[in-house]
Amino acid sequence: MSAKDNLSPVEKIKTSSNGLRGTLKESLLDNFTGAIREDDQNLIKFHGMYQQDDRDRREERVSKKLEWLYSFMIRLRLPGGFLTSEQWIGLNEIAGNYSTGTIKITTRQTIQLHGILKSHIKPTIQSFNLQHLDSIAACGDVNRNVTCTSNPSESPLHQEAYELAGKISELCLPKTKAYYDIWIDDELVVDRKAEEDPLYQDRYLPRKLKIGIAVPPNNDVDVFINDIALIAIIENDQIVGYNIAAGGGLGSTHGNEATYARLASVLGFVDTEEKVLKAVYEIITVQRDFGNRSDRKLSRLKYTIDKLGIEQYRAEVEKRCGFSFEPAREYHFEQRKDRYGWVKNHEGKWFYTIFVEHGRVLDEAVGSQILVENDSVDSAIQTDEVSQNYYPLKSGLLKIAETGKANFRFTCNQNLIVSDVHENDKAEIEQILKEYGISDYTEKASALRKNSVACVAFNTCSLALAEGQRYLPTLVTRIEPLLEKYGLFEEDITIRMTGCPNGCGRSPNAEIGFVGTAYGKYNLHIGGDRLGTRLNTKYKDNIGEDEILKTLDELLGIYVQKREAEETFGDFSYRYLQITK
Ligand code: SRM
Ligand code: SF4
Repeated sequence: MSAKDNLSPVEKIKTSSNGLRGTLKESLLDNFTGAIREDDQNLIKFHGMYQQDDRDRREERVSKKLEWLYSFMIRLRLPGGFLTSEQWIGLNEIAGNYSTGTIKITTRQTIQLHGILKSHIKPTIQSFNLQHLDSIAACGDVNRNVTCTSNPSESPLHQEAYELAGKISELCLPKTKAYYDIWIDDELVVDRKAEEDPLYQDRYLPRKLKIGIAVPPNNDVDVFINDIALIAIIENDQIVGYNIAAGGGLGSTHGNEATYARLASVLGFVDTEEKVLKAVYEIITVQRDFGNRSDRKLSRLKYTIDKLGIEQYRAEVEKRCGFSFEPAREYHFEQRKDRYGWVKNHEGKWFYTIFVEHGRVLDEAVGSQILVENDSVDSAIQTDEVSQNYYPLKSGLLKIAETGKANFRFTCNQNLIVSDVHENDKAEIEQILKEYGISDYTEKASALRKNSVACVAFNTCSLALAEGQRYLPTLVTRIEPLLEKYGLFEEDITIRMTGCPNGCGRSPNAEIGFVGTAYGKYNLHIGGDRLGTRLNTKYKDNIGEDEILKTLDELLGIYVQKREAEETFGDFSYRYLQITK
């Protein structure tokens, strides 16, 4: 059978979608169900949305003979992760009107809203449009949100890299106007000729594609996990070009040995912006033409590169570019974490990085830092079990936005930077941060907590096997006493959790990584480095909380006894794994 005959069903859906329109308009009009048609569920991703259901309520719905409680998640396209205060106010209102109300900062520096009913999708998108915001290509088999180092102290180089993120995002947008046609009700005459898409054609990519830009010494974007990784090369305080790497991706499937997490391989250096854009474009066309379209589990760029071999892959890209990569240049990463608190940039403007635990912006009773006595994961996510300390983060951020004296930037560590504050306005913003408990929360959180990332998982992610963001805060609370015991409370150990092996919270390149296997059970991975340049290794299979704590107690104990000077937990455990295997 030829590869063409063996195409995955999604390939047919794309090519016959009439420019990603499918039957989405008809699906929206169907009042008998909160869901959309099956094929449209694939297409709606290209418009930045996912159909989901409330997994906490499945049993209840079934017992009442009702269909699952369907709703939609909408993800914004925000290259480099930036909103003005006016846009934040708009977002806050849209979240309140149409979604669960929680504003979720993702691991790719953008915003998601959950729980949007089918009938509310159009008003939501239209409201975003009024704020000059869109969700085009935030999901689907296309280039996703382009990430970029957000550390404000990196300016003005940061600004240049941020602008490049915007240009790449534009370059890689699908040409179809379906988004405006379906969601905005633009009076568009559908001109398929004008929608011809030389990059994506009518088949789009075999799979999602991700691009990240890092400005050393900071690797806060975790650049090597991207399909295309750009590392700014800085000489004499100027960006003189970029090292380009390709083939990163963290997802795998339990029990499928052919799937694996992989960090991007460096192809080489290019100097001008024109060449960077050309190289990015042609890396994508090679993936479009050579990527696996039969098995979606093996269709990411990483598998294409490993199938062709890096030399052949690079040669094909260079042939299409019409130039060769130069040898990669030297650079140096020093950190991956966010710089919490106030930082002043080269223009004298102030930036305050707020710790937002797992990117969840809401007003809530905070329990995450309080030790919960009961041992089960279930109990950890019940709000009545936790302290009733009220933490009005969302209200505080709205208040800041209402001053009009700050912008909002997002980090790939799921945090938020109140940014571009003038010296004269700093005291006012500081007062709000204090009044709403925001600076206090940020300052008091332990180093481990501030280096924690978790994916969404339950209750909305259809692929979750275990909890993510609803459980890691409690687990961290239970690990903190171990850190106290070993004098490691101030140690910046990266800890990450994902509810399945897809790696959305980037657990495969954490120093301590948890990968969900079943409800309440995780694989424990150790040995990733602090800077995000080495993946971790599975150490324990399918363990629950008691064993997690016992294992970490042992490992941390050995670490304090046997570590070399300045050795991080990740480097120590990597060495430990080599010795003990
Ligand atoms: Fe992800 C699928 C959430 C970053 C690898 N991811 C999903 C879906 C859409 C589940 C689905 O397909 O039905 C999740 C929706 C959950 C929900 O209810 O919101 C989801 N991914 C997320 C977010 C929101 C996690 C978070 O808590 O922040 C992140 C959104 C990023 C964004 O703004 O675009 C998110 N996902 C990532 C990352 C990390 C990154 O890119 O820095 C990865 C690992 C890197 C990579 O791509 O390999 C990641 N997500 C995946 C995969 C595995 C893909 C693979 O080819 O291996 C899936 C499953 C899939 O695509 O079939 C997935
Ligand atoms: Fe869902 Fe798995 Fe991604 Fe977590 S890692 S959000 S459980 S797909």
